[in-house]
Amino acid sequence: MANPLGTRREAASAPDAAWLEAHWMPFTANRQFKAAPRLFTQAAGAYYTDVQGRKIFDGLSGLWCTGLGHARKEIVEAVARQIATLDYAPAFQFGHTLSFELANRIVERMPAGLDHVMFSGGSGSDAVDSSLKIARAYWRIRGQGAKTRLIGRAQGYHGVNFGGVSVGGIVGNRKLFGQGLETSHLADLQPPPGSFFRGEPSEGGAALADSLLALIRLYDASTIAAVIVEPFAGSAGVIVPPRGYLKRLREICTEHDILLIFDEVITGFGRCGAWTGAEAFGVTPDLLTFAKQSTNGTQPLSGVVVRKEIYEAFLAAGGPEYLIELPHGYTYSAHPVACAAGIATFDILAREHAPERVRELAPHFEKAVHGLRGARHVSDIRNYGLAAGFTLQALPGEPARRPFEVAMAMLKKGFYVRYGGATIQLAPPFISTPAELDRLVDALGETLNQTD
Ligand code: PXG
Repeated sequence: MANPLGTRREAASAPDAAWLEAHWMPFTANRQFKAAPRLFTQAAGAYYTDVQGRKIFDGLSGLWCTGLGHARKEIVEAVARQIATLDYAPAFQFGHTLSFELANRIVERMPAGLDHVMFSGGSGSDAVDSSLKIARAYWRIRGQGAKTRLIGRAQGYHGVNFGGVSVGGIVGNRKLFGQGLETSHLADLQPPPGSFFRGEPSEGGAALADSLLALIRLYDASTIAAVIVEPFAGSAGVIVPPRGYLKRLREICTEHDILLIFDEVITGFGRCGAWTGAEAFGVTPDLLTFAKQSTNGTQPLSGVVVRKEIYEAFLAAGGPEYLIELPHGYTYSAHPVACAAGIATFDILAREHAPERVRELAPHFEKAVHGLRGARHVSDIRNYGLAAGFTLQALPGEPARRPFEVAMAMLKKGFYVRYGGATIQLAPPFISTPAELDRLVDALGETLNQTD
């Protein structure tokens, strides 16, 4: 079927419904979308342009990945240059210099102790499954092969591969897919409606983390490989752990020889107002996953950063030197074009002091979003760094309807926001001005009050 939008640059009329059929869109209400498509044609800075030529503010930084804004010249040029120079190099047994340069840049920004990077296929889901496999394999090579159980948290999101779905805790993402891995889940950290916590809730963290002790009593630490959590839960609607929670998880894991994994696919590289969530919350895990912001969303790049002891354990157990120590990797692990984008992204993150900028904007953003307490339908608001989640009171039997309607009305006003479950989520670009943040939040307040 011919493209009814014509060439990319031509202004478009509404695309034909039949032409939209061939692409089965991911995590999308395909019937609704194809009846009323929302298509972007260009992006620059903090704004998209849609097929009607309207400017739309990017209130979620793409999907939490384009904090530095779109079409950054340095990244565009680095990618173009790299494709022309070395478009691909084999990921296994041979390499290229960019992955080593980028690994060093990443390690420089990690908390002390996290110093070896295993790149994954490009998605956060790959990074998560890589981390879970490394954790199990680590205990196996250490002679503790019974340590296989993986512990996640209710409401956690760790991507869509079988490992990530198994440790994940969002029921809608799990229930269709049958038996997963051997997992257990810590209780979720969703505050009761009406809590309106600003940043970290101040109390109860250690007691909540102690629920890990109950799982250890039930299964015994000798069967548990790792605990995986997001420093704050992104997809579930920006759910921030109470003070002391992550620190206590760290203590328990250390005490019981269980690896602690932070899934930093959303929290890594600026969003928290620090280079990592680990830094922001002052707790260092044994493994840390990253993706999204590592190339400012321009190229798929992801990976796991591990402690030296883990890397060295594999090398020590590797047998003769010419043998592979860990049989794991992807054709596109550390793709050279993605690495070029990553290096350019790290240059900009550092030069523009992006984490500091987020930290400076965060109090303004916090004040603005909590100004919507009392707006129609809002039962809770949570925030951390440049991220905020709003829970809306549900229409009877239809918790997801109101957020959908609000997001559609926001789009009409020129703002892209995320809707999922009973929540609306905001994660504006780090380059946003205070006035842009105000306009985004004001538009949301107005929309909520206009929604039935
Ligand atoms: N871990 C975490 C913590 C994530 O947030 C993934 C893993 C998986 O990444 P990939 O690249 O495989 O999608 C994620 C992804 C949203 C939203 O708005 C969140 C994600 C992806 C798309 C939308 O809630 N998180």
